[in-house]
Amino acid sequence: MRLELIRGDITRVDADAIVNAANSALLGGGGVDGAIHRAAGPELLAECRLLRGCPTGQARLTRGYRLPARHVIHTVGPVWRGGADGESALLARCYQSVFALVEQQGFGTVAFPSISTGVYRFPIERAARIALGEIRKALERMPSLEKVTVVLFSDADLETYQRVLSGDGGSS
Ligand code: AR6
Repeated sequence: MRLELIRGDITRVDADAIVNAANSALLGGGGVDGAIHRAAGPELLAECRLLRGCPTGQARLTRGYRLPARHVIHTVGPVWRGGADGESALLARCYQSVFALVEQQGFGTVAFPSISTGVYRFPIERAARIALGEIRKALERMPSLEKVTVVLFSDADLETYQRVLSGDGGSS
C-alpha cells in the first residue's frame, strides 16, 4: 500500500518530507506548527524567516533540522468561513502545491497532517475527502512516490479518514 493512515505525532515520522499546517507568516504558531518548530529546533524558524511568508494554498520547502524527517514542506490552509469562500478549492490547492514540490525534489516519502481541521476549523470529513482525493491523484501521476502517510492526531480523526477512504464518507 502506497497510502497509509496512522494515528500519531507527525514530528516523530521519518520521511523525506513532513508537511506543516502553517499560517501565512510562516513564523510558527500552535497546533502541529508549534509541535514541528519545537521538535525541529530554532534553526527551522531562522530558515522560515528568510522565506518572508506564504500565501494560502501555496507551499514552501525547508530543511528538517532536528526532526527525523529530512525536510518540512510548509503549506497554508484556508480558514473555514462556512464553505462559500473557496475554502475547498484552496485546501485542494495546498495538497497540489505540496505534491508539486515533492515531484520537483524527487522525494519518495511524504507525511501529511490533516491540514486546516484544527485551529482553522475546516470540517474534518469534507477535508478528508479533499485530502484523500488529491493524494490518490498524486499517487497515480507520480510512480516515484513510494509512500504517502496521513498522520491523524486522534482516534476520531483516524476513523473519519478510514471511513472516507473505504468509500463510506457520506455526501455532506
Ligand atoms: N502531529 C499530527 N497532527 C497534529 C499534531 C501533531 N504533532 N498536532 C496537532 N495535530 P492545526 P490548522 C493535528 O490547528 O487547522 C497553527 O497555529 C490537529 O489535531 O495544527 O491548519 C498555525 O500556526 C488537527 O487535526 O492546523 C496556524 O495559525 C491538525 O493537526 C493554524 O494553527 C491541524 O490542526 C493552522 O490551523
